[in-house]
Amino acid sequence: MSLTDKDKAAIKALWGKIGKSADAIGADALGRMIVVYPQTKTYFSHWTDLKPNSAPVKAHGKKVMGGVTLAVSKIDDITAGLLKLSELHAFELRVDPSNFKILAHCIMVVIGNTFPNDFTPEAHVAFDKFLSNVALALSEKYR
Ligand code: HNI
Repeated sequence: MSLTDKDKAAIKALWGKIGKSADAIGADALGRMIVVYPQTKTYFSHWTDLKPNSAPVKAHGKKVMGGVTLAVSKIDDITAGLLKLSELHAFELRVDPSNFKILAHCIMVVIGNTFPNDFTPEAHVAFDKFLSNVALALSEKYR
């Protein structure tokens, strides 16, 4: 599902308001993902502490949101923008791509929870579409 100009404008507007909190959003989303979907923990078994708000969860939340920020900046061609990250997840990390949707869902929950006023229905629908496109772009190299 490609993003319309209206979607892109809504995504950029939302990110303009919440992007500076990306690290905290990422930490919360990742902490929720490992609690609510414990099967995702298998990828992080090398971490010393897998509990929400632990140092590795926070550090990794920050990295993941760096990828989301990159996708916002490459919104006109997310597939090309995330190609290197897709290669990493497909060939080195071997993350099952179904997990991208799970994390996307957790990110949405956190944004809605943390920024209820900015997360209007219009922002919600546009950001949902955007994260679907991010998941699809990360899955590119699996095909
Ligand atoms: Ni993901 C590393 C971005 C979803 C498992 N991941 C990264 C890095 C970025 C990143 C950026 C750091 C790359 C580097 O060091 O060069 N990951 C993203 C994005 C999403 C995502 C944008 C989706 C929105 N990753 C997931 C999911 C899983 C996942 C859903 C597993 C459930 N990622 C990993 C693992 C690493 C990783 C594992 C390596 C981390 C480490 O500490 O070894």
